[in-house]
Amino acid sequence: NKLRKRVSLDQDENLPKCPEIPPDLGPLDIKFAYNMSLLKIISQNPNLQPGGHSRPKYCTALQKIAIIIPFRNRESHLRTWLYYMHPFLQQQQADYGVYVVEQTEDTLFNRAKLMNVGYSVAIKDYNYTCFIFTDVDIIPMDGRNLFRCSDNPRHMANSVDKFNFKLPYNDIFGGIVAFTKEQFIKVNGFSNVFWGWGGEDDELFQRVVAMGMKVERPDQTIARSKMISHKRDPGNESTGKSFHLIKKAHERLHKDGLNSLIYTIISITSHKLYTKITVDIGNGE
Ligand code: UDH
Ligand code: NGS
Repeated sequence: NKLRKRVSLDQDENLPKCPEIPPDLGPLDIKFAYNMSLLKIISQNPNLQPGGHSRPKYCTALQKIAIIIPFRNRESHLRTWLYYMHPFLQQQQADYGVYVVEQTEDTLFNRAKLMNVGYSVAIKDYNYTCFIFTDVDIIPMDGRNLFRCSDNPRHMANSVDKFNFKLPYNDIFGGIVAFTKEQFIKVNGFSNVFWGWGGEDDELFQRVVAMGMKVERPDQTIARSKMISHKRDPGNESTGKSFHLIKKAHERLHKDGLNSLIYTIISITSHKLYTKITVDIGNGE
């Protein structure tokens, strides 16, 4: 159903603006112990609109947020993400939609290109102002970690349990990043040429710097997050080509990214909890 309707949520224009800091946010108890059922998650989120959209009832949100998740063969991680993140985002009074971008071919995974596809589809859906690109396996442990955009691109996975809640290196830009529409266009999105594991996030960091922006990060205590531990996925091996590509980021960014993105949509489906974009992004040859 490529002709699926765009998001149309009726909005009362007379509602007051939502507060900068939503009320009643604090630490969350995150456990990955049980297998979540989709039906249970659906019944726990009665206010969602088809395609995994929601907006606050009694105020107008300050940003319109598209959440983009690169995906292949991680169903149980996705259920966990949906279970925790829908209530998290609604508690933050977010006006948001969730886009799961699935690579259809079983050739090498390309996380960055899937992010670009997610952006390109979401931007046609609704007047989103903020794009949060997140892995499916990281869950914030505190509601005060606002999933929002800022004056500069933000790195939000700066305090992950796997790294002992510290940055493993200064320029790390993996896991979760947030860009306004303008910021993402300015860097021409992600590179499309990172096939297999590693480096696409470091390359995006270099794009941000090359375009004269800084990376912002939330407070490391509030940003504490849990990662679901897992083995390296088959089809996501490292090719060892990343370092060479990262060095040339400032040159390539003008010709490799949103302005050179080629893909074939297989389907766009509105599920109750998310919009699933299945896409053929080629195989890098
Ligand atoms: N992803 C998929 N399917 C895949 C590969 C990646 O959905 O087959 C997505 C998913 O959203 C994931 C993200 O891409 O969270 C990043 O994937 P990754 O494998 O690069 O990320 P992560 O850092 O794992 O989670 C790296 C390998 C860890 C091996 C550790 C062994 N102890
Ligand atoms: C670096 C990778 C990044 C990755 C980071 C953390 O080495 O893409 O490790 O990875 N850079 C290159 O490969 C050039 S993690 O430990 O989370 O799997 O994000």
